[in-house]
Amino acid sequence: MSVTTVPTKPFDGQKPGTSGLRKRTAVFEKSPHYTENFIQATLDSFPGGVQGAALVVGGDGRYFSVPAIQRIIRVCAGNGVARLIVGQHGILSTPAVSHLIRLHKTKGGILLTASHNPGGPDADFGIKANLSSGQPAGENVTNAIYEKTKTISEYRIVEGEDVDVSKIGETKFGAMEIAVVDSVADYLAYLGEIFSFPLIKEFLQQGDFTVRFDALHGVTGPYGRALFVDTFGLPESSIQNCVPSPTFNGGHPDPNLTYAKSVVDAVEKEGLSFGAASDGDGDRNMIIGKGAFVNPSDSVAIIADWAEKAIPYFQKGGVKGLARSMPTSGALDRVAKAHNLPFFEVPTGWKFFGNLMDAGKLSICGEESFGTGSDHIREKDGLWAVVAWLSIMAMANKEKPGTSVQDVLQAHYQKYGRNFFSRYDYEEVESAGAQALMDALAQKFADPSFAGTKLGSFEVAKGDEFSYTDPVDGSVSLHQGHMITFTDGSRIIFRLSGTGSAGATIRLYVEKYSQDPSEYAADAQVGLKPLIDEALKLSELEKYTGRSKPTVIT
Ligand code: VG1
Ligand code: CO
Repeated sequence: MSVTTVPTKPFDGQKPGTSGLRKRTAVFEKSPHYTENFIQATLDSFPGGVQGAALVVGGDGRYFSVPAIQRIIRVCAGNGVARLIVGQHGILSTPAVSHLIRLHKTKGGILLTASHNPGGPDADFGIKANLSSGQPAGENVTNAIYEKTKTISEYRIVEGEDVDVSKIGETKFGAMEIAVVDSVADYLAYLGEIFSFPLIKEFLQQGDFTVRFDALHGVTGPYGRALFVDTFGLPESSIQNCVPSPTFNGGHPDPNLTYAKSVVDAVEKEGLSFGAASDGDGDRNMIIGKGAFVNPSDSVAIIADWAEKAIPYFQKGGVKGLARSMPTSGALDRVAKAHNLPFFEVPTGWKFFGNLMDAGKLSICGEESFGTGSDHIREKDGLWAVVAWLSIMAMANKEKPGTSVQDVLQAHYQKYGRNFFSRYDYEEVESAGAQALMDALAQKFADPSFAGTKLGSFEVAKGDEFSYTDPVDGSVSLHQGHMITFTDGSRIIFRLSGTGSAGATIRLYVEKYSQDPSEYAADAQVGLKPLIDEALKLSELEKYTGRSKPTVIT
């Protein structure tokens, strides 16, 4: 088979966001050359090139995944890629891709996912590149990709029949080798090295601590089944929505209190001890207990606090450092201080943690957006977080039988105080209005008299825009969100989302710290109301967006 050069023209807006390029599916599917252009620009931007390289390819199995993989196979062959490792049926969770890249020491990977965004012909699709240590491409690479998409005039393919990705085994496409691999096996074996499966199995088999895992019809269905049913020996009722669907069964595969209500209801109605959910591509997690919602900012803090006690991976290797994204609450900061650990605050998006991990400075990190993970791979990892929590619950119950998720939460607050945290999302508002709101905030912050003013009972310490200098490679990331810090440590943050596919999404984050034990059991929304009201007033959000209510409250 010979290489064909296909003439093409640039498309507007092929700019990767917080986590890859996300657009309506039809844009990828129906615009001729659109997908190939982006893949060509991506391959051109891999540090060191892809000639003779191996790459991992897979995704969350959403609608258009397999046709996209066929296009990727042709462009990869046209660019001299030597070997592709493809998940069976195109299915690999985002953490599993990161793991396979590291396991097989490939040049990187291409992930087909729009994560927690809905899937289907009228919903979203996405493509993302990960590099050789398994981490999402950083801004130097994503900027290079974008620049290439603006001037692209041709791409290279090898023509040929579609490759059957439904059967595990080795095959060839022209000179390129293709290995179709089991989606679950390697990843699950790796989790088995990190955690003590026998210990968790023994704990769950006692039957007092009941669990339900909800894959929301996303990619983690087969992984969840392999873990809960096949490994821990639990009944079918320990999992739900575990058959992956190209449209996520028409749902929104986002594990939060709004979109994962089915598991929240199940835990409450059936009186289960523990519930968990993961997103479309398996990198997010939500943890709940009976009557207890574990805020993701608390979750990473609690995992970090227990790590060396409850998780073999950290018992062996220790914890080198902790990190969180900027909008994530300061609960983790307090654990870092108490354990005397290096601590980092990075911009939103997992790509900012990779360098710190590669440099041996970071072991456990998290984002408020239901992302938790460690340096076992270079992506956030939904099932890892779920098993981390099961390890903690097993250990806590060993120490004191009958310990609930709520008990673990309250014990943490008693020790560290509580960082109340909430996020309001205003999805798909009109872009111009959203930008005007952000600009107006920047203007307010620029006034030197803004510091010292009072918003209700809160006194402003400063208002500024977050920027970050990577301590490892010195790269600078600007414009990462507008933040007001108050003299009591409370914060209000406004950011524009970088993962939407249409319009703009405004995220408002609020945080308040309390050391008053009488408040620890309170509903976060009640305690944060005064701060939220001030944020809405200051930003004139309703005036700029026409929205009187957020789409999602976390
Ligand atoms: C959101 C979250 C961010 C997360 C990103 C990707 O980004 O806020 O914390 O890393 O999604 O998650 P944004 O720019 O929309 O706020 V996922 O599960 O899509 O890979
Ligand atoms: Co995701």
